[in-house]
Amino acid sequence: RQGIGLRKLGMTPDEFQQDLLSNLYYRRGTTVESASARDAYETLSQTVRDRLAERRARTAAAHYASNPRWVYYLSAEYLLGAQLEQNLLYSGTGELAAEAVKALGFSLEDVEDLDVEPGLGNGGLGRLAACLVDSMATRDIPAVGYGIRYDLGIFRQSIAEDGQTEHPDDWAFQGNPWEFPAPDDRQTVGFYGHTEPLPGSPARKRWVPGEIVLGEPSHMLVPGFGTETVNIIRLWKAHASEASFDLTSFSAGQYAEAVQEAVRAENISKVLYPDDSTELGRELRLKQQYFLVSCSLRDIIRRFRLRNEGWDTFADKTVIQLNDTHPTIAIPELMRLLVDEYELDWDAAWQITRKTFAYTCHTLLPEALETWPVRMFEKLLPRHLEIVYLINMLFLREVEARFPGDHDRLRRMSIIQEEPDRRVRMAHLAVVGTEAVNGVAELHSKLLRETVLDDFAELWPAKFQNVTNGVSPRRFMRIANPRLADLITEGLGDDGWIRDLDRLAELEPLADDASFLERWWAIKRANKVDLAAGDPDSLTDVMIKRFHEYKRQQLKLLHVITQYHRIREDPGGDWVPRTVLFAGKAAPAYHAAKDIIHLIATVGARIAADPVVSPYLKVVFPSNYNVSLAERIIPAADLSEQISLAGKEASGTGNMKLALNGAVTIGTLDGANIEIRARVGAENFFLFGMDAYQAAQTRLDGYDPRRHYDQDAELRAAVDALTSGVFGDVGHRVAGSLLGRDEYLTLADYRSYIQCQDDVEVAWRDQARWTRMSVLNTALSGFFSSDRTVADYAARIWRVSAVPVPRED
Ligand code: 26V
Repeated sequence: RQGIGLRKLGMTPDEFQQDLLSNLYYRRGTTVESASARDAYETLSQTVRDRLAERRARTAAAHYASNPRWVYYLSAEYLLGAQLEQNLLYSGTGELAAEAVKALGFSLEDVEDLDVEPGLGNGGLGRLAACLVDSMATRDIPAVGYGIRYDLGIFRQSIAEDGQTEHPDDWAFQGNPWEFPAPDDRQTVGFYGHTEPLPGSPARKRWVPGEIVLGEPSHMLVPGFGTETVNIIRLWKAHASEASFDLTSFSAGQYAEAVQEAVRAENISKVLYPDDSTELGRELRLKQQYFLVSCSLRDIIRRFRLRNEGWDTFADKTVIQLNDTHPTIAIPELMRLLVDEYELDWDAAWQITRKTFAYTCHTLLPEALETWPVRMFEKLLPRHLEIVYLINMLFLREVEARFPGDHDRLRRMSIIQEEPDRRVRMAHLAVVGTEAVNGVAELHSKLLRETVLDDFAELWPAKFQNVTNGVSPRRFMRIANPRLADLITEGLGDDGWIRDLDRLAELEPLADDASFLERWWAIKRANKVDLAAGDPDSLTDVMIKRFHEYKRQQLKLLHVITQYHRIREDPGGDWVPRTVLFAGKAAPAYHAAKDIIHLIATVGARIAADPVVSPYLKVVFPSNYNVSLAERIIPAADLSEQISLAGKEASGTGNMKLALNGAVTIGTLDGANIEIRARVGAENFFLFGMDAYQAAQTRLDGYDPRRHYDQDAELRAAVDALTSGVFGDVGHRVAGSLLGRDEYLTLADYRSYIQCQDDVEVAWRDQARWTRMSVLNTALSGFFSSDRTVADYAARIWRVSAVPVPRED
């Protein structure tokens, strides 16, 4: 194949226009005269994609030539956000595109409005995966992200006075121009069935699955910013095998029966589970997890074997990062492939497996730690259960050797829970089968070692690490907040900060420059005008995140009601006007969280209808919080609410996005809030509430929410308002939960929170002081770039180095 090569795609306006027209005529099959906005969108996307595909080809060649160590990121979720604007930025074609679509009679905004974000995740964990793949490409790390191509992403939410309603998110209904199908790389996945002994080797078994499903991959491009690298994420879609069509039924005219089995197979990638707070234990979810793992591992091994290297180099060439426990069946699956299929002996396979995997834990909530009923696991994955038992037996032998006779320790650490029912503890499997385990913020990593995983940290202290989360400065600053990005670039003299976020610290002196502060303030105001959520001169107070009781949206609501009461009592008072913005989804089955949404909507409507209060207080709840909406809200925020009960939020990443965009945080000492405060300075952060140890102690002492209710008149008035009848049953339910168990100690932190909000208002009244705080939040938050997070993973966990991709000559 010598003597042929790709013609370089043109980057002049004329060349770009010609390529777009050729896509319009030859791929889209239409003409300039009849082109619709959708035609323009599709052809522009193709034209931009082609420019990245050319870089992708060069990346693949550079990777092949250097035979590097690879990072494989396994995640059940990716919240990538809209692709067009990102890819215009990363390919440097924004201006060419604007001109080219203008010639067709459309604006770039018209066209961007048609770009649908793939909502293939729930919240923080899925968005983190997207930020990390962005930063891996930006740092030239050879990496592939593996995931599931759900037909239906996270549900679309509508909000009315009666709360949240869910609608299906058929995100690819109109097609997805960003995706490359790769049917040749399809994989075959087995489920159910039984195992049979293999003569001659006791460790090996033959698994005879009872059901076969195909996994069809497609990939999306993941360009790096300011570099040539374009990595990919590979997403698997379930496809029925031909064998699952029942020809006998078909011939008998029973058409529905004939496809029943095939429909069941394809249901595996039909829908993302929208619950990120409790383990439901649904078999279909376990099937999804194994489907992802089986397809991805076979693909990883296929890529490894292209080189004909021996298995002894596999763990040197491969690191597989498990994004939480969702892909943890990869550990017994790799053992099964190595032992049963490639005939390695158990010990050699176990050495390879342990060295290959690393595990990131994203929670501290016991109810979010996955466990699977042994019976279900056994039925669906009979061979894997045998392997898990063997792993567990050998592991418990290790524990017994270190702590002889400590039976309670064996029971606590076992991968199999015995009481009250027999379950496979996925977090234990993940710790046992990996080389490194990390939490996602300093406090979280510490609490993992001291509480949930304390026995494991005692056994293997060196395994436990921290890698504090980060966010992409491209998406959450440059794309979301172009006005601020331009001012920063002007202030710093160049735009190198977008790849080197520590350089934001050079803004620090400008925090004392009155004219810079004026411009900073004006940009925040302009962003508020664009968002159009409320009066742009009011304090824009935002709480944007999934709804969960531990995150305490209910505490924010008590503050709103208290403010309402204060204004009603003194309508002539000198009140600080506030716009309180909530956004976020609740899991459809999480009734307590849905009640809180419902109540916020009800209270908000009541305030809007009150002519005395509404000039000073407005509650808004835009529906369907997703990455695109976050990109509009974050640049307009003055105050960032990070008010979870200390010890519950593993890290938070919205807190970082908001601080980087100059919102000042009001928060507890939880998750990454602690690190934000340490960096921006205590004087630029509004701290309140108990710390994690005080919260634990409060519980031990026998917490009684009634005591706070009885002793605090304003709190009593706020809670009584909920039961006064004007807010209906939902008010009673929420009040009942606060006065009953108040599991997340909302009432205990109420007074401290209210006082802190009063301090916020004092600071806000001094515009220069507030703006200075805002600038310093941005200037001192450079640490929270996901580029730094990826550098930490690369150095401490992956031990990989960059492979630069040469520019074309
Ligand atoms: C958990 C579960 C539990 C079983 C049912 C299905 C399911 C699906 C997703 C999850 C993930 C919950 C964990 C999560 O999203 N953690 C968040 O991770 C962020 C990134 O590290 C972090 O910033 C947030 O604090 C943490 O809550």
